[in-house]
Amino acid sequence: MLAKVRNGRVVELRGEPDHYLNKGWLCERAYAFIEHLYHPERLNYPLKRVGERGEGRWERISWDKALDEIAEKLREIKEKYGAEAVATTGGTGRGHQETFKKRFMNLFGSPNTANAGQWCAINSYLVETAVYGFLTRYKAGPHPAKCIVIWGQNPDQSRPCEFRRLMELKKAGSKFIVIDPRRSETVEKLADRWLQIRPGTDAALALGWINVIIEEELYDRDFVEKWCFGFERLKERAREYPPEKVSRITWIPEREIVESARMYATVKPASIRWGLRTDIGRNATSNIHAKAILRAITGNLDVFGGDMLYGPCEKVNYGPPFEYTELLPREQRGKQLGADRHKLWTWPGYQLIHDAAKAYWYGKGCVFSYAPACHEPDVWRAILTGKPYPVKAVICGGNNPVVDYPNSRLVYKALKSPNLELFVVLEQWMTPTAMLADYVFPVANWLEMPVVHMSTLDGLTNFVAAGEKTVNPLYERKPDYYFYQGLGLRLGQEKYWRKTLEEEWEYFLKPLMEELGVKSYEEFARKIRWWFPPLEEKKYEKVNPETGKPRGFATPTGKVELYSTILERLGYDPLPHYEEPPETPVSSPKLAEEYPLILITGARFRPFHHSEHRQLSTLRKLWPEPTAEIHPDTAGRLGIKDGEWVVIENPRGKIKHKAKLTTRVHPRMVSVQHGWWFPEEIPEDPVLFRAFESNPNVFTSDEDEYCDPPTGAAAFQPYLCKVYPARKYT
Ligand SMILES: Nc1nc2c(c(=O)[nH]1)N[C@H]1C(S)=C(S)[C@@H](COP(=O)(O)OP(=O)(O)OC[C@H]3O[C@@H](n4cnc5c(=O)[nH]c(N)nc54)[C@H](O)[C@@H]3O)O[C@H]1N2
Ligand SMILES: Nc1nc2c(c(=O)[nH]1)N[C@H]1C(S)=C(S)[C@@H](COP(=O)(O)OP(=O)(O)OC[C@H]3O[C@@H](n4cnc5c(=O)[nH]c(N)nc54)[C@H](O)[C@@H]3O)O[C@H]1N2
Ligand SMILES: [Mo]
Repeated sequence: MLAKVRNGRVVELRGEPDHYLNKGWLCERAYAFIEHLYHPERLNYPLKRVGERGEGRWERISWDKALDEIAEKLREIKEKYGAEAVATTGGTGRGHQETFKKRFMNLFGSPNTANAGQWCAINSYLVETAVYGFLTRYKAGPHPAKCIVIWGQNPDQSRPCEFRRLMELKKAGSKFIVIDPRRSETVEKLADRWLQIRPGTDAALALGWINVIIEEELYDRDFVEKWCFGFERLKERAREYPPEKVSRITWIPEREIVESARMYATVKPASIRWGLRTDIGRNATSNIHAKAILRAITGNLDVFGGDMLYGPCEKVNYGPPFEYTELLPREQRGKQLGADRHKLWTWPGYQLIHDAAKAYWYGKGCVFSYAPACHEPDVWRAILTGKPYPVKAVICGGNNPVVDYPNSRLVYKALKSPNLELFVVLEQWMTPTAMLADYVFPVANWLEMPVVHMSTLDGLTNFVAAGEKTVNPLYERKPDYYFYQGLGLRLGQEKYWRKTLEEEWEYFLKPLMEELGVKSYEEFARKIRWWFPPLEEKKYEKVNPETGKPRGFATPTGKVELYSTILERLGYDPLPHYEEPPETPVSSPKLAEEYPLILITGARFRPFHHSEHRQLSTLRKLWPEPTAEIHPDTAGRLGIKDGEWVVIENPRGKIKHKAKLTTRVHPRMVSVQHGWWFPEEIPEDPVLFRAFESNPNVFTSDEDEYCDPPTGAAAFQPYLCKVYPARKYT
């Protein structure tokens, strides 16, 4: 993005015409950032609570005084209960904070960093790294994909810049398979084949594809023989998923399963994209693992136009050394909440994956700040029950857990609990979560700070991008960095923090700056702006000069582990399998009598990003109210009219949305939005901006039974529900 500044004010935002991805195009949310910067409701000063939690009585306090008081309290809690009694929460990694939050916590000695990565992309990162040594992403190189599988993703709404590139591929003749229970915009605009899957059954479909590809010998024999581990055992497992059985599970006609499997296996090169919906719920690890296997056995792994294994960026100082991961004492790692049950997401799994990947990737290994982390639902239980030990302080940075974490009522209850001695929120706005805080810190937005962005998630690669600070932070806002640094300096971490965020970025970018002959961060941000490492395919074939052998893959066996020795060592199924999720018409037929519809929550919609920006009128007028998609036949049967308020009810709770009658959804399905709260409403507890009225996380579950065992990923679908007009709301 380009920003124009006149007399110290940002007056215009534009897309960067030379940019490799957006080529000058921006979505409506990007343009709204001027409004975001100067909005009268932005938080401008640190606040300290004076009344009860949630009462909304605050006094202004300085950054220094607030940091002094918080540091003192954290020291006291650490002495009395141990460092593990302090936990942090995080969301979709807004800005730079996850890295510095992790550094602070490692040095403080607590393993209890919770974050949204547990049900969003980081599972893919961990499972794929366990299976073939890193995460994969589509990269065209000289040969664009001829076939692209979009699986549980709707990039038309969730990644509009990338979607524009996908449309170009479509025009150039690439074929698209879209797997989605809804006839999404992506289905309408791109799909050559649409598989309308029953929510939550993706692992069965993936195993069905593997079955067809093996039985019909459509796999890449050469690659499998040379580079894969455990093919015979996979073959046996895949036999359990013949197309007719998979059809019964997924509701996809048998012929479509077989034909789409053939298409993916034979139209080359082919790519399977990352999509949120296969990263969550009971089968998350199996979904990801099965997709990884498909890439490998069809010879689409690490080839141009397929899914490239790109590895960490060699030229920046980031990851574990930047975050001092090794300094978290072993004894503390062992105390991580959830490490006893969800071993892949926590230290035990991370350690195995990191050890296997480290030497291979120039000493870097697992670089992502989100993992290892604690099992998020355990934080709230530890606050409320003191088990397995008490959690006494929570620092929430860049997320809104009262709205967007699963089981949000439990989150609320824990945050209100007198057992919790300290709750700090770093925010740009007063939110339902921030309303419950003891201290709220006003955080700058990206226009007010120097930005370095490294994305391993958004379909790009190990690239680096940097932007200058556009204007100085307004009022007393600061970048998140100064909160963690400020605490660190007060708690004996002086050795590990630099003076400014710019200095941190200079260290971060040092190897690259040296290579490019750039002297300062500002110069990098102005002249270089973004940098891609050279692209190389089939890295596994390259001979390692030290051993004289091909490099292979960064796994314990050096091969693609179709049969995962890491999952096996952790005590999980080493091969993918399908398990019926706990709340479906199949697993809970009795419940389905009262709650007959299948519910999915949170399918993305423009212009909103999660619970953000309901305050921005330019965006709010594009989508003023929460909307539930219901099939017209179903609505007719239930006496529901288009545009009227309806109640969506589940055994755990009920919410209100406006009905949108559409054939986009299956007659047996309802789709509701997430992230809704109403900044124009009463802030004080118990209203909390009506945070529980239209928020589907009042009925998403975070109980172990609903979570994926290896990763602990909770589910945002599928659930059972009933729907009725709101006039019958009691
Ligand atoms: N039911 C249901 N729930 C879901 C989902 C779903 O599909 N269905 N999706 C889930 C997924 S995938 C995710 S990733 C999570 C996302 O959940 P969260 O990441 O918690 O997203 P938000 O609720 O938008 O909260 C982000 C907060 O960070 C603030 N913020 C923005 N930028 C900054 C910054 O630079 N610094 C700081 N300190 N704060 C900042 C914003 O004002 C906002 O209040 O939601 C999950 N929740
Ligand atoms: N506008 C907007 N864009 C966003 C975000 C946002 O909040 N708003 N959030 C960002 C974040 S953090 C994330 S994680 C991504 C997520 O974005 P995506 O990966 O695109 O995921 P969703 O839009 O949540 O769901 C995609 C599709 O999956 C379908 N689906 C639902 N259940 C299932 C299922 O069981 N199986 C399959 N195969 N499909 C299913 C839905 O119908 C939907 O059309 O979006 C990012 N981009
Ligand atoms: Mo996400």
